[in-house]
Amino acid sequence: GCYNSNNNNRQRLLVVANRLPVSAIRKGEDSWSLEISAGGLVSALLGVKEFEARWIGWAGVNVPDEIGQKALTVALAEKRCIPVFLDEDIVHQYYNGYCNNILWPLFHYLGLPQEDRLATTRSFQSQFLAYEKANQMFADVVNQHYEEGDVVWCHDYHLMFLPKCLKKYNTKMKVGWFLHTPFPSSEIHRTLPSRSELLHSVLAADLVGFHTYDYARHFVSACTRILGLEGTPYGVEYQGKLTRVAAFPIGIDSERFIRALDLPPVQDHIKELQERFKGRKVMLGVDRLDMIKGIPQKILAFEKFLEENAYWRDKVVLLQIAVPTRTDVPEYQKLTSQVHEIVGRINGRFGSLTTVPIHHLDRSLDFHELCALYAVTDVALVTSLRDGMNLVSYEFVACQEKKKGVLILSEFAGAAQSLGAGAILVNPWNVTEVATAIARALNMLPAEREKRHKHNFLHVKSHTAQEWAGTFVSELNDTVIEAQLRTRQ
Ligand code: ADQ
Repeated sequence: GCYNSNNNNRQRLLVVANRLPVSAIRKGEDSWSLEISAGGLVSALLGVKEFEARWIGWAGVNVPDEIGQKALTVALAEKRCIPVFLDEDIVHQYYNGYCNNILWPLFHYLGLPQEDRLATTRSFQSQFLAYEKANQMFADVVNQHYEEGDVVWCHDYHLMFLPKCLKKYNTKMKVGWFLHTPFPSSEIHRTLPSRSELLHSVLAADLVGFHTYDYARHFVSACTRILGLEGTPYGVEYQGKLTRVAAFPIGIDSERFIRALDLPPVQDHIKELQERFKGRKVMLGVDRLDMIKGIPQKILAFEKFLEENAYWRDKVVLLQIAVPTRTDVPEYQKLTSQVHEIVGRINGRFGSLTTVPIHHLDRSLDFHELCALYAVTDVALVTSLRDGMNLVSYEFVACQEKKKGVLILSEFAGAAQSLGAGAILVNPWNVTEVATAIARALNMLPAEREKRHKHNFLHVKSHTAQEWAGTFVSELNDTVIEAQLRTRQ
């Protein structure tokens, strides 16, 4: 329904992200089957009723032939999606290489790759060129579909080059850019060989958004210290205009989670889980399997807790659900085996013939299973080493109106700034501190749990994804109108 609205009077919003919100499976030479992924961004933008959204991005598949490309373009058009076709080599160099092996770890304070400096320097150059080239391909597609009055919203670290490419085509285009990861301290950003090019390009946008004030401040510092520009509380002065820089903390579609809890399949899952873990407290971790999520650190802290609290050994279970991602990247393969090894060791050490303390799943859960798990959990453990925001913590809170469980949250997740007063904040690198927090959470009295939950629940309910998207888009719209007024005067 919402994808097919025919209201032509609304202003159009072109949402540009690396991945389209659909997965495409080829059924024949000219036929495709499409499945919409109900990610956070999709529901966020469905809530923005004043604009009619179009999506531009990569469909996640290699389509080398023209017949296939044409058929996919037609199929996607029905979902208001427009594909950017990237060949395998570009995907390897741009997506696996520059985006996921260089920018992602750097922005999460894990530094630049160091194995073989010479080899990395050489491949760094070619990966950067592929990154520029891919961004230019996105710009070409945006430009082909752009109509006067459209608003263009670029997403994430994959597309830092896009604002500049777009403004080269058309200086009047309204362009916003939002980063879903942290923006690191300028001293970290400074180590990136292409540090200046990326900053210049982002500054070409009219509005630059981050999850927190800290990230926005780091970005402005990078522009003043590395580029020598003038920073103000509102943004950065760039080429005779002000590029607005601000914080727009994302949220979730909380009603979707709250409503789901009453659905029969979710209720069935809840009953099954309660039966399965009767007599034990349930602790939960839900993460993409990624270095930044601090999964090994979390499991080691749980081990320390079991070591020091013999009483709890047969009375608590940790469910760690970790969806594998970026499985082509060797570092991620290493992480998978590392996690398996630690889990195996701890289960061997503290398990019995009938039970184990850790259930670790290498897969994603469907929405109903996920809601049920959140609802039966006593303590959620979010131990990211760095995380732009972390929506798992929001989703857990949304599903806890009955149970009023405890959230243990890394102080290095953006969410610490919004849910900090209700959660137990921890430094995930400090295994002893996390172990102590687990004990405290399991022993917390109902009155304190209720008070903490209430604080977080109010926040999650009132700071939704829809509100986030609406605020960004309307501010983007106003920013540009203001700039046009100024040039007309
Ligand atoms: P992510 O790093 O993917 O997002 P997060 O914000 O927690 O992290 O969102 C993950 C989403 O995937 C959640 O909606 C969660 O329910 C789902 N998910 C994770 N593991 C799952 C599993 N095993 N099964 C099913 N679903 C699972 C990036 C940034 C974050 C930022 C978001 C949004 O890294 O910091 O909050 O973008 O801007």
